[in-house]
Amino acid sequence: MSTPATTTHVPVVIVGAGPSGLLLGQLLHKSGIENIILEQRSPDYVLSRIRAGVLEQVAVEMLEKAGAAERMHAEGLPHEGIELLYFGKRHRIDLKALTGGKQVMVYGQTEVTRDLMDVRAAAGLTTVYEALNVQPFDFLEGEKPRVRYEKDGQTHEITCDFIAGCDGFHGVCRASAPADKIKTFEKVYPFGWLGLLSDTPPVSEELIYASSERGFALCSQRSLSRSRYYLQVPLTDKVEDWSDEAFWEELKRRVDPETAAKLVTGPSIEKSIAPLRSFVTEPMRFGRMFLAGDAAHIVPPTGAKGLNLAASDVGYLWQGLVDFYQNKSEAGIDSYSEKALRRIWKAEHFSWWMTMLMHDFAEDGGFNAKMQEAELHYIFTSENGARVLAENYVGLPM
Ligand code: RFL
Ligand code: PHB
Repeated sequence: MSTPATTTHVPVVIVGAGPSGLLLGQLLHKSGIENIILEQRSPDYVLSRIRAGVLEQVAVEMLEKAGAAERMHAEGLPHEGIELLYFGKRHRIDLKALTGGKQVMVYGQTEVTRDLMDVRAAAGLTTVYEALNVQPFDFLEGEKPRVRYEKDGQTHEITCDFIAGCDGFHGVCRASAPADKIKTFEKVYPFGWLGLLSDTPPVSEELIYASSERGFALCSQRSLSRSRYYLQVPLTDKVEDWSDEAFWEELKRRVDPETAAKLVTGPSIEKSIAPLRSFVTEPMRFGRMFLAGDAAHIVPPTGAKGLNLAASDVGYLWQGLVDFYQNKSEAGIDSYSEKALRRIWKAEHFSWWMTMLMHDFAEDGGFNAKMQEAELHYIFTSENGARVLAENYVGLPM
């Protein structure tokens, strides 16, 4: 292996500048724990990924603690309810009334990421963008962790106390864990979501989750003038197959006539297809390397939980590292994996349940459709049934 051009020491090396990595970096900085972030892409590329739109209270509080909540509070849209559309009729789930006053915040992941990038830059903290071939080494028990990367054709090495793998589903950290120490659980769904972003006013004040015989649709939003819509599509579909016109026509067919009539259409700003997957890694700690966010788990987006789980993982990891550095205790880092996984599995269950409840599984001969009918009837007629959905949707306590 080539000799590194530079060798430095930083207590915590964070791999990945998505929401997990940026949030962890900021929280650690606030607690006086120095860190560096290594990101393989450019800032513009990171900001161009259109993803989550719904934040739980837990995520909102974490952004507040990171000092990155000002614009979210000014521009984000608090939502007190969602609507489920079934057999052409909309049913409101009153999140606030059913959960004793809780609500969610509609604020795009792009904006969260931008705010976190801004506070990091303002604090003068280092993020190395376009860091290539990032590789963690020697992180198992009894070893001294190091991370190597290449930048502008030179190899650099950082020695550290801990590595935080915040590098998403395709990252290098999980892939570097020893095969005999890692267990994964996975379910892949037989469809994807085609998403479209447009500068058009949202069709409805609240999000509409629509189950229809033509498949699932979601009417979401980013602001009062920007909408985000999704359609369930076969995995074989390609974005190029879907013109904007075809998208709008199909969406109109999947919602009720009143919603279809109100829909304002316009050119797409972004259009992409995401496969739906449930995935969990156990454990989330390998000696002195921790995994957080999508690096450790994936949920289908139906429950709006991915970014929120990333925030709670980071919350537990931050507490563990603060415990280590400030209180000289390993209790927090020792319990990180177990604590995080307990919350993750509940969100995995909710996301799987919402996915099974709202999508078309025509190929199963109609059994799932009957289960959906029974479950949705229960939710629409029993306050307890609706409360189970509401309590999970707004997010379980940490
Ligand atoms: P990210 O965002 O994937 O960031 C990981 C970062 O690591 C970098 N990276 C590397 N850097 C260095 N070296 C390497 N070898 C590297 N490999 C990767 C990547 O470039 C990237 O910058 O993971 P993170 O930070 O854990 O954040 C997770 C969230 O992005 C994700 O859970 C959510 O977007 C999921 N999600 C939703 N979550 C919600 O809470 N509410 C929602 O409403 C919601 N809607 C969604 C979603 C995800 C979607 N897609 C496309 C999967 C809607 C969709 C359509
Ligand atoms: C989004 O706005 O992107 C969004 C909202 C709710 C979901 C999934 C995605 O459940």
